[in-house]
Formats: sequence, C-alpha cells, structure tokens
Amino acid sequence: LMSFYGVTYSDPYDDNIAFQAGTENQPEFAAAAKPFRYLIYDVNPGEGFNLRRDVYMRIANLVNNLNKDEVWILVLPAWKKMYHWQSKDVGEQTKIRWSTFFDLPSLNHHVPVMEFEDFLMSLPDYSIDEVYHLQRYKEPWTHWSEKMQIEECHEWTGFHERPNGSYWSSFFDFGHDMDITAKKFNCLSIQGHASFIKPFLLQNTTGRSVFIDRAETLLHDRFGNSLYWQARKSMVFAKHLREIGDEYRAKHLDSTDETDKTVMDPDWRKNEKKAGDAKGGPYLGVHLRRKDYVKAHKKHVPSLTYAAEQIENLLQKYKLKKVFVATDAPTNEFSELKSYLKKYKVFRFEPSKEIRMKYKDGGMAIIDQWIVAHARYFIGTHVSTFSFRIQEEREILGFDPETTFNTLCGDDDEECEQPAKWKIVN
Ligand code: GFB
Repeated sequence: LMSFYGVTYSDPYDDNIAFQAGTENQPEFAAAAKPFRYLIYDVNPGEGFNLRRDVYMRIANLVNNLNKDEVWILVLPAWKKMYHWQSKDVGEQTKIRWSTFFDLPSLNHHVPVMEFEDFLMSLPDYSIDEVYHLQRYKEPWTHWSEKMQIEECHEWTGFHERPNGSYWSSFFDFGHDMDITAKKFNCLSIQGHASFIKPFLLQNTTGRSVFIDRAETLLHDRFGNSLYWQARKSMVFAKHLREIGDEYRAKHLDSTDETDKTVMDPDWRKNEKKAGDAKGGPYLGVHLRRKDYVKAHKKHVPSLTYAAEQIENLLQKYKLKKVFVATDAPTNEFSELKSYLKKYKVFRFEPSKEIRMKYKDGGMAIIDQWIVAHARYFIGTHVSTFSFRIQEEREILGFDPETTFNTLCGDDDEECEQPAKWKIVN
C-alpha cells in the first residue's frame, strides 16, 4: 500500500518509482485503495502541433471521466519531430517532454498526468499491456451512431508482431534505442465521442497500461462546455516560455499585464475572466499562416500586399502604430510585408540561437502565440488550428470576442467567412 494526499492505493507493482520520477506531478485525485491504471495515447503522425493540443483535451476529459470510477493516470505522449518542425539547427526534435511547452502542475490540476519517459522508467520490462489502434469503419455511414468493434486492421499501424507474440513499435522514438513492446495489440473500429470508449476500458480491458493509438479518431464529448474549457485552461504554457514572451512584450510593444489588464492568477482554477476584462497591449496581433497554406488554402490566404492592406486598415481603425506578426513566413516574405507597411512598426519575434536550441520549434510557436494573444485586437488565418488556439487563449485572458474571432480575407474571397465565436464557459 502507498498513500499520498491522504489517499491509499494498493500497489501490485512498485509504483513508488513512477511517482518519484515525476515528483512534481503527483495526482491530486482521490479514490480509496484501488490500483491505478495508465492511459497512454498517440495521434496520427501527420497531425500538427495545434491539433494535437486539441486531442489532448479530448483524452484529458476521457481520463477525467474514468477517474469517477477508477484512478487512471494520463501518460503524456512525448513530442517528436513533425512535418512543420523544420529547423535543422536546433538539435534533434525528439523525445521532448511536455514540461518543455506546458506547465505540468497546471495540467495535473485537471487530471493526473505523467511524462511518457517517467512512465517508462516505472514499467516492468518496458512492456505495455494492451494497445488499441483506433480506425474508422470501412463502410461510409448513412446514419451516424456511436459504435465500436475489434476488427482487422484496415491500415498501416506501425506495430510489428514478433515471433514471441509481442508487438514492437517506435513509441515516440524511445523504441529505437530501448526494447519497448506491447503484450496485446488490436485494431478497434470506432465512431464516437471520447467517453464512448469508457465502458470498454473499464470492463473489457484488464491491463494496467492501455495504449490508445490514433486518438484523434475520438470526438470531443461536448465541444465548448465548462469541462472543455477546464481542460483548455489547464494547458497553461510553461513559465519559461511565458517569461520570454512577457519580456518581449515589455521591451518592444509597451505591453505589461498591469497596463493591459491581463494579470492572471497562477492557479488557472481561480481565473474566471469576463469578456472585456482584458484591454491588451497597444499593438495589433496578426497570425499570418504561410508556407503550405498559401497553396492548400489559396482562396482564403491573402497575398502579402492584400494582407498588408487589411493590416493597415485595422491599425488605422484602432489607432495603433505597432503590429506584431506571428508567422511561419520565410524571411523574404516577412521583409516584403514590412515594405508595404513603412508607416508603422512591424515586429516579429526573433529568438536567439540559444533559446531556439533550448525550446525548439514548438517553443517558438508558443512564444509567438503568447505575444500575439495579448494584443489589443487579433486577426488570424482561416481554419488554422494555430489561430484557433490563440483565440482560446484570448477567451481565457478575458478579451472581448469582437477583438478575437477575426480572420484575414483572401484576395478574391468576397464572402470572407469569419470564424465561429467559441466563447469561454467558466
Ligand atoms: O500547428 P499547426 O498544426 O497549425 O501547424 P495549422 C503549423 C505549424 O507551423 C506550427 C508552424 O506548429 C509551427 O511549427 N507555424 C505556423 C508557426 N504558424 C506559425 C507562427 O505564427 N509562428 C511560429 N513560430 N510557427 C495544419 C497542419 O496547420 O493545417 C496540418 O498542421 C494540415 O498538417 C492542416 O495542413 C490543414 O492548423 O495552421
């Protein structure tokens, strides 16, 4: 038996090791004398950083729900190189801990979480009990209903059966230098909300550690309700990244939390801002998504000249002299944009090599999001999840939705549909 926070857990394996490894992240959740279990998940390799943040919320709320019946710990999928993380001079982008990007104690206020690496260290012979690779049903649905069934695998899974019957996979790249396997592997066809899988996990699985692959297949239980926002609020950015962003705001944008009215309690559970509480710094914030979007979303992504025109209109409307641009644009495109806005001060976060080495492309994305989220007025890019996460951040900070849910228009897009206003529910 072991106990923490006054709760006693029976312990068939030695979990003390696990919790020593993640000492700052001990679960605060109560359930008497039950062995706890681990839910590990992964997402389709093709998905980007900001969709992955959305999948975290779905799984966190599944784990939140599971914890009403049993103690489950959410094992955080280590970050590895993605298509968009293209910097070659920042060292290897692999096996990155969540604490590089997010504040673990804050996540832990919502559900018990643990880094994959720490979980591994606690795992007897690096063997995960059960893996379910989620997949869509082959036949298209005419009438949507929730359903699930173990079926043959329809697609490549990345899991390979060994002669001894165990399954090998790369497990967030750790499997390349450690022999990590699963005892049991199945493909599970599923169509449903995240918590639809709860009875299956409670009744049909017996392993202590259960791995759900392609977790993006599961839908949000309830999009936009209070639990959704609790999960979102718990994803507080790591302090070291917020500090870099705050320093930049103060130095270049005359922006501090006191003057902008964006002072937040360090405990997210105490923040219940109302729309309009935040004023924002004296600058316009733009998320200008370029690279693959220029071609992939031709109709909705403006040319640089038209982007500059829209930016200038907003600067005049809001009587601002400075604009901060979060963008994945190459240097020449950014210089071109600047050349169209000579009357104004145009900023972009330009990190030192040291900072880039330390926090990689993911960290730079977060610093950009943090700075741009504090602007007096924000305008983003059509259907970019990068822009969506900024909009949510501004809802949490207490901005008026009118200053948040805006997107740039494409050159020939007369309709220029604006994003839905997903307002915070505290
Ligand atoms: O986050 P993400 O999935 O957003 O992908 P989308 C964009 C990635 O590009 C980020 C970089 O994770 C960053 O690495 N990036 C984009 C930026 N904008 C910025 C920026 O302003 N600042 C910095 N520092 N980095 C998805 C794609 O992109 O769109 C999917 O991931 C797919 O593959 C989908 O193409 C349609 O939602 O914009």
